[in-house]
Amino acid sequence: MLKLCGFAVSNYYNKVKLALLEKGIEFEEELVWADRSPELMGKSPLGKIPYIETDKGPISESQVIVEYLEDAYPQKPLLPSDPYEAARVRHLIQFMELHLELVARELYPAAFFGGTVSDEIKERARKLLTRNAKAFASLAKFGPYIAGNEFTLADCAALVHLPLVGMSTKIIFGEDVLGSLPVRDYTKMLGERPTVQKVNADRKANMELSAQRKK
Ligand SMILES: N[C@@H](CCC(=O)N[C@@H](CS)C(=O)NCC(=O)O)C(=O)O
Repeated sequence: MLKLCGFAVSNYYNKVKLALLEKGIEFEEELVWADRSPELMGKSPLGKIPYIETDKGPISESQVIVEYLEDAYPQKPLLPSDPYEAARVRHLIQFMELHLELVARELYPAAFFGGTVSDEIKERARKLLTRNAKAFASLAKFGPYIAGNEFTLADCAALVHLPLVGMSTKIIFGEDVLGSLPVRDYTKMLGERPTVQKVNADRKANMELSAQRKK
């Protein structure tokens, strides 16, 4: 059976997990911490999670994984059949990951993990995020889903990334760079889905486990 490996605090792990649940694919989970162990590096070359185990071998990088799932399990698609519409969904995902999440990630050590981040990094992130959030506002539909009126892979990404971008910027800058967007209503609406409830409950449990592990 297909195996999802990693830990449930990770936004990228939960992006893949939500796609698996929404598509109704049978899978099991294996708890793997990002500990740079030789075993992990053998499955995921940068030692990053998530990765999946298939009967042909491992696959890492969340976007590659969800695209694989679309190809291998086409029964319940999470990409539109129209190529242009599918490109629009992929664009939203790439935009959120490259221009919002990866930029905001620089702030996470200070925002969430009790670490520090230099003023120079903060300033650079603030400038980029201000510009990128404006551009994102022109792309995101919230209609009610992020790409329009259908739940797609872009929602699997938006649900896990947007709240972190909002929270980290609110904590570090005192202002949520996505504050003008209806992210809260959107996550609340998605929170009514049983699949999202499972992802959230498992994330909470894994947060507690992760905190105990650090003691
Ligand atoms: N581009 C990767 C990002 C995955 C990622 O950054 N995972 C984090 C956990 S949220 C990780 O494994 N970090 C450990 C490390 O970088 O060593 C993906 O889409 O899967």
